[in-house]
Amino acid sequence: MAGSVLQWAWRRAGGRTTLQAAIDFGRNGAPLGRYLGLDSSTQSLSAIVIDSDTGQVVVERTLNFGQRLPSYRCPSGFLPAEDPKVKQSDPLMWVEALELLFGELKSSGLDLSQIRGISGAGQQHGSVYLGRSMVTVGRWAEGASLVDQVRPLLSRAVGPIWMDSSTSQQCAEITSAAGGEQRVVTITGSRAIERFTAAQIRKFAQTEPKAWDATVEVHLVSSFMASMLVATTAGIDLGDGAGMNLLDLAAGDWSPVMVQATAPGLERKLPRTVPSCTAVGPLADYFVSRFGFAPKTPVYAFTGDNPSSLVGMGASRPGSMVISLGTSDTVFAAMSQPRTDPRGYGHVFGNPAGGFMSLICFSNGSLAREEIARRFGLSWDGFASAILEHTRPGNDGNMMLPYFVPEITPRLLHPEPCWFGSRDFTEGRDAARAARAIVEAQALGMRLYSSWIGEKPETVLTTGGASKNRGILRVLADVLGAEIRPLTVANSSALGGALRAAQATEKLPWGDLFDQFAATDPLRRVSPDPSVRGVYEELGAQFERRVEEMVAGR
Ligand code: ADP
Ligand code: XUL
Repeated sequence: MAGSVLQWAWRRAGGRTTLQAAIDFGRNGAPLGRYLGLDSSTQSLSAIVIDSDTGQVVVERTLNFGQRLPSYRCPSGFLPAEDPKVKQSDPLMWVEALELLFGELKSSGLDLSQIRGISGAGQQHGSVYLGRSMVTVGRWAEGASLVDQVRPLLSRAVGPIWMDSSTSQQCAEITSAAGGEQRVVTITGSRAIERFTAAQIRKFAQTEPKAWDATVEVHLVSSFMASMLVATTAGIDLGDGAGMNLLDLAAGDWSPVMVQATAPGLERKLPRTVPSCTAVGPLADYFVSRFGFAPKTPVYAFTGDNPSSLVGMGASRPGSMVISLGTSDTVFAAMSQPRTDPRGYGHVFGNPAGGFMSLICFSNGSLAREEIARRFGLSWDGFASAILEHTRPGNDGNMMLPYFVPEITPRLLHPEPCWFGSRDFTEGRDAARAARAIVEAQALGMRLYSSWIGEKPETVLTTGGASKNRGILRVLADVLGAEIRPLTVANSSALGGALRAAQATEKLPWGDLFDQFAATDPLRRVSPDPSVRGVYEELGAQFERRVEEMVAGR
């Protein structure tokens, strides 16, 4: 105890807390710096509680939607639909998950009254439509569940999520109304993209005009979840707002050109934009009495899962690149100067720690790796040893184009995996080479489609479910020619929420927080093998040629 008090006093000696705080701490011995970070992702809701005094992650917990809330019929986080391009989810499922998870945290013995600040993140681009502004809610009634109180607020029972690719027509219309692709890229940092919110809003306004008229407020998943916590309208942060094709990046506010090009009346339905560190309100009393949080716990603006991960990985300053291996794979990095992708696949989002970040999203991430594991009956351990023990870099000339579901980067609406090489491989009898082939192709895609960022990273930080897999990390290191450092905490997005809450509450320097929490595991680092560089130069050229042929429809 004495040691931790000393450590605490030393850390606080920078003058960032008052003598009174020290006296209070000595008086009751209660931890002062506990923060909660949430992440409402595609398949699950996660929570992390950190203690900024001890540098410990106190609790990390995940609630899987498909397993825990089967009545919403979203086994993988979205509703089955006839059209494979349509991907929608039920916002009430996320709300119910929030209550369930808080209940679990409380019953695990965690004293939620010690939490000093809350922030979080949501899967990007997905939207929620309300027929009543959250501003008019003000407080949640104590006697009813949150879901029962939110249901009547919705003007649309379901909302599109980032996996939806059904809005090509709306993208073309928005681009033309806004004055062409270059103008859209210059204003918003991305060309009009199917999964981005503008195209999804336009489709809703066109196909359900009455429901659109009845909509008074449009939220992102991030601002919707924050609004639930504060029982009023939480603004849309600049990090996640940049993934809507509606934000003027330079102005940090909605672009009148883009808003007008998207849907009638939209200007009245968008919440205000807010910087990521903004306090959006005190926690609603409902959560105080139900779960024992302290009254008026501050809630800070939620952001997108990727911008939040940038902070959670300690990568919010340029120099490192992050690869997140989740349902989708994403590659992102803080940008020293704003740039845009000439191919039109990459994006520019707000960096919650200030400035901008680049992001490239591949929808054939874990979904495609799972497909190979399933087809060949490989466990994840088997998948890793296929790569590490039974095959070698370059895969003896066997290569795959790994597109099992519609791909975002490159844009492939009608995907089809292609196999090149020996007969055993192309005819699906070579499990080991199939495992290596998919990961090599994914890594080559990451290298090719991130080259526009123009800064070769010295280090690559990894996170997400598949970052546990050493075979995958080995291929990434060799193809990218960089050291791979997996983060010790599994959910960097939720961690980013907790770090943002700590930074906003205590004004702690980011560097201190990163040193404490964004640690990588030295035992799991993977260094590149310089002797295989040439192999991947050659394979990279072949991959680029074949993939471009596929995109061109040849
Ligand atoms: P999300 O945040 O998008 O919901 P996660 O980051 O939790 O996703 O990652 C989940 C995915 O990680 C699973 O769908 C699974 O395919 C993959 N995964 C989990 N463990 C391993 C492993 N050991 N090797 C490879 N992939 C794994
Ligand atoms: C990023 C993207 C995905 C989602 C996943 O543009 O669409 O990474 O944020 O949650």
